[in-house]
Amino acid sequence: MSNIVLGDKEYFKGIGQVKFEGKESDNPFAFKYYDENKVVAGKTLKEHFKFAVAYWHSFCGTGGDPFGPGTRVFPWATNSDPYQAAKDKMDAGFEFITKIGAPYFCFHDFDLIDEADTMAESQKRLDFITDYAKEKMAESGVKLLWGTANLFSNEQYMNGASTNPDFKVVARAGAQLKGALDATIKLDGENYVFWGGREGYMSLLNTNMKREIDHLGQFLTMARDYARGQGFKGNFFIEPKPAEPTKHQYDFDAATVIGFLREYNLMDDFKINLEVNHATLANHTMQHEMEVAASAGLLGSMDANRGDYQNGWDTDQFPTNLNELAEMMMIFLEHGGLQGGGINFDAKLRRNSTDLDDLFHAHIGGMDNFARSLMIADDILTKSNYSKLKADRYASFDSGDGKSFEEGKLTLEQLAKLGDNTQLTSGKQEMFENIINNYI
Ligand code: XLS
Ligand code: NI
Ligand code: NI
Repeated sequence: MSNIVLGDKEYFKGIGQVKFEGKESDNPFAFKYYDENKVVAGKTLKEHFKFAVAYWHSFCGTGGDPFGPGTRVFPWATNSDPYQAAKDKMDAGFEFITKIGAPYFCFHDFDLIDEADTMAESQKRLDFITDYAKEKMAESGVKLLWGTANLFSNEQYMNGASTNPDFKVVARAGAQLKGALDATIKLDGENYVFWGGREGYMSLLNTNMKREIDHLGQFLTMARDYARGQGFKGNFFIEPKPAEPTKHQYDFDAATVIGFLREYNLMDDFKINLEVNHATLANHTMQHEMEVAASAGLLGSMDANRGDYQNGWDTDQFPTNLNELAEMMMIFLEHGGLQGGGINFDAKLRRNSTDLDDLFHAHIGGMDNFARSLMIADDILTKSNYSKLKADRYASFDSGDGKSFEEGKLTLEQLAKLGDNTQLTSGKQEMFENIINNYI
């Protein structure tokens, strides 16, 4: 590739390193709350969050929707040579990630470089761009939170990737998976994600669900065995989502994924990557999903975004709701944070946000809102009587017959002997709600 030049161009002109200036600052290009070195609950904010920029939304997505094309003009997307175009995009990407001060990024294989017409050429492109990524990462110190394979865009996957009824497509997905695992390992990725966008069905009439889910279990087992064999020490994450693009996705929500992992003996290697908007699409709150995952020891990572109460799809907006975030961060702190993962902004600008600097405002807001919410949550947990009030509701299980029940030492006959009408005890919901708002 002798005609390829190394990037020395500045794409986000006039915007320097985004710094923490405190909440009195009116500089829109400064953090008001995210001081990466500030210690909260024993760790710096940088360590707590491990913020990551999502390559696909930030550097690939130009804002197209089913009703119209993209609206953003990317100055790095001008070269018709796919190799040079990928390098330009990576220069722009690393310029942004460095200026915003995110320690990590995340990618799908073909976010980095366009997929080609043949698998062999695609793999060659991936080898090329991951060589370049290695240089950019070494030079900037930016690390890879997770990699993944895009096993949903290519039309070959219209009936599923690993759950396709045709083995030839499953094998093709396997070839792509291997390439994405190799790329992730080559770039010292700390984790690897599976989001099964096409692993589900459009109609049960033409679907053998049991067989398809068995195939998914087989596919993930092969991925685990291969990557471990290559020395990969990180976590595998499954990212649940109930639907979209399929009518029903097999990784519906955290509880479904936990059942799946148990069934296919994957509990030791896999954890869960939760996404806020996926939780709400499943008719759960993110707090619910976090509790479910954390209770099973599987709260691995988070895709940060938010939905829209009036829309029933994955709008992937940047997080702004402090109430929701504060409740999420309480669960985060109560369970000791994330296991191996971080906070990846799987969020996109609105179609009518067309300036290059909009990407900065979006991430600054997201990072500030997480930082502020973590501090609110820490205050609630350490300064208010919230934890005690919650624990007190269960005090009757701490000793005596309640404790015996919890320890499995009572028979139903013994329980029945103790049972009679008793006085009502208030759940105090409104008082709990007030505590949250008092600390925001
Ligand atoms: C789509 C998913 C996707 C995954 C990675 O809804 O959120 O972006 O995070 O494949
Ligand atoms: Ni996601
Ligand atoms: Ni999503």
